[in-house]
Amino acid sequence: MRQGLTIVLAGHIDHGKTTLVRALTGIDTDRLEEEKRRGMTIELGFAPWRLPDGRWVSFVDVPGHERLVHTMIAGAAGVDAVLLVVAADEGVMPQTVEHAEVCRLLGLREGIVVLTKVDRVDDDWRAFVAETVREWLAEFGWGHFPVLEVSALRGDGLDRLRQALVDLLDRLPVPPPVQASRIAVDRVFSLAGVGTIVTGTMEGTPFRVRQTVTVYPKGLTATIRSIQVHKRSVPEAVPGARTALNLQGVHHTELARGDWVAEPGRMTVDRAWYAWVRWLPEAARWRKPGSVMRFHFHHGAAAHVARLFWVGPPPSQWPETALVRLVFAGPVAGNADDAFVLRAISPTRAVGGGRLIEPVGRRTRRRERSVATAWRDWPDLTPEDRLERYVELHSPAGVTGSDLVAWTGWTDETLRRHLAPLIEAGRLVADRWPEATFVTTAQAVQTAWDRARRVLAEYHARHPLRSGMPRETWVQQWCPRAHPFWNGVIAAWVQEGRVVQAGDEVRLAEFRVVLPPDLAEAIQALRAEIARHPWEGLRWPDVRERALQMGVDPEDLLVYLRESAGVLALEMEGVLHLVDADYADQFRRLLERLAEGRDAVTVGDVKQATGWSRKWTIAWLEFAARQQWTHRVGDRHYVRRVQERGPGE
Ligand SMILES: Nc1nc2c(ncn2[C@@H]2O[C@H](COP(=O)(O)OP(=O)(O)OP(=O)(O)O)[C@@H](O)[C@H]2O)c(=O)[nH]1
Ligand SMILES: [Mg+2]
Repeated sequence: MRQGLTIVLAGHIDHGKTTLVRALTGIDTDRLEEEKRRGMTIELGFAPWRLPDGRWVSFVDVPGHERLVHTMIAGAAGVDAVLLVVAADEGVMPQTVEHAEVCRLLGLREGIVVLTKVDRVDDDWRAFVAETVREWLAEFGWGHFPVLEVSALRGDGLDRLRQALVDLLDRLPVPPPVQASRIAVDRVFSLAGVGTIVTGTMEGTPFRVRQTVTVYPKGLTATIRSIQVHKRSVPEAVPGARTALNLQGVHHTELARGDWVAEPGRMTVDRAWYAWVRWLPEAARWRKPGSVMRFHFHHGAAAHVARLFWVGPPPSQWPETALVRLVFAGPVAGNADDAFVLRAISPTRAVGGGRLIEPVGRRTRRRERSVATAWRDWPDLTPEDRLERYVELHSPAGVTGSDLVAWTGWTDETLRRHLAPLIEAGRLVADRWPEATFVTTAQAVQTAWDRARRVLAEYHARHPLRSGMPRETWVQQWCPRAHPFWNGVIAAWVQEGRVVQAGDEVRLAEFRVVLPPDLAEAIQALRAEIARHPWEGLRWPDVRERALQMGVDPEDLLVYLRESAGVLALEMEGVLHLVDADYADQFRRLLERLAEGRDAVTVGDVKQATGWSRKWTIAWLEFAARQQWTHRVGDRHYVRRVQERGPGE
């Protein structure tokens, strides 16, 4: 059962909203001196009514003045239902209709209609007005709202109204804990000795005392020091209730009506949003689709000026619904599916409203085309549809779990619940389920594999002598985004035996270095030639020339000769010489022999034993030192015995 209900008043100026709230709660919501003097509501007013069983109905009183509709819209943010007040002596008037339209655009589907001031009219007139109001409601789509006749002054019908409110309270479902916590801030002030206070209607899962929050769109961080619901301090806010938060860490001048206080990371900020709009007939009456389109945009308690652009080709006449891009002068914070109202700038009049879809981010023509296809039927899409399409739109790069909750405003639990069927069905892929810190489409992983395989196959074809491709180079050529997720994908490919990883090289599992017979012959001949020049081998520039003649990459040939054909490269005066590895062993044994009976050998000793030139002797000794067969001090080369050498040498 619901603990309470927050209901926004609506109706034309002077129709008796404030008087009705006072009659029901004893609270005069017109507190300002100016309101008293002018006898009209200017600012939002709040008044709870407590039921004997502890439940409550919280009224948000709003101004009816046609110039103050923006304030009325702010009051409607996050409420559960509407209490539409129509004075029996005047009937349905312009702001009766406009307020009702605003509420309908904001997605309110429940409410009560009060025909008030019945003491001012005779029975015939009353019956006539009641009838017209019912007809209008039916046409408007609110035919299911009860219509009650009341005199707030005399008290007629108030008990039946109270009963209707209790019935509504009984009937409305408890809002499921789908969204994370947020409040559209409608008032900010400072209390001496207490500090910054913000008020608004609690949306989503309730805030708790000591919780850290973010003020959007500014991105300020604050801590909730205390919470009041209907003037009582509580450790935890109440879903749907009018709430006052005492915030620590922000000065009251840093906040304003229109800001949001939300769980950190649960909202997205951008200067432009894609949105779905339903237009009121008013829009078509005085607009041409090609004209410059600027509107007042009302969202939560915020109001911005928005420039509006069609997504896709401009319609030839004003459409009933449309996918649009709203561009603002500053950052706007929101979540997917947030309701908003558009009002014409002059004359100011509600002309449409709809739902935010996603921030525009970096706009490209290609992306906007995909957006147009994905979001055309936004209101008809299930949360799963939306999630899948969003991930598709942002793949192959993929999205992080944080992106998803910032976009939707969902709790982690809600995100997992909507992701689960998509992952089970193999349409989306997430890392480390159920944390799901990264999500992309199964298609993106498949495409990545197709590309990764092609990149390797091409590398193998180009470098038949190389046993594998450097992993980093490979990854750079197919991976859509540097994210640990892709390391997991590669590990899975290795495990499934699609690719083999050896050191920092990868190869396709089926790939082997198999030389074509003519190349094998040519390399064989080269080896034989190297072996014929035991100590000096072949000069690299000459071998390079030969590689080019054979049609192979010289670097590849060098790697191949070293890794697979027992050939060493020895540097002399800056030129490499390819030498048969067998002779290196012989040289090591020669060194060991020369060192017998003394601790070190010199260039002269080796020169004498081999008959080589000085330069050549030095080249071999340097090679021996690099192999750590010797340890050189000055011109003395200390020879390390085989068993003295450390592991891995
Ligand atoms: N006779 C009679 N007068 C009423 C009744 N309810 C309100 N009034 C009078 O109507 C006038 C306007 O009432 P408000 O309650 O201020 O109207 P409102 O809808 O709050 O007006 P705004 O806030 O300016 O939109 C006041 O003079 C009230 O005394 C009623 O039931 N009977
Ligand atoms: Mg009023």
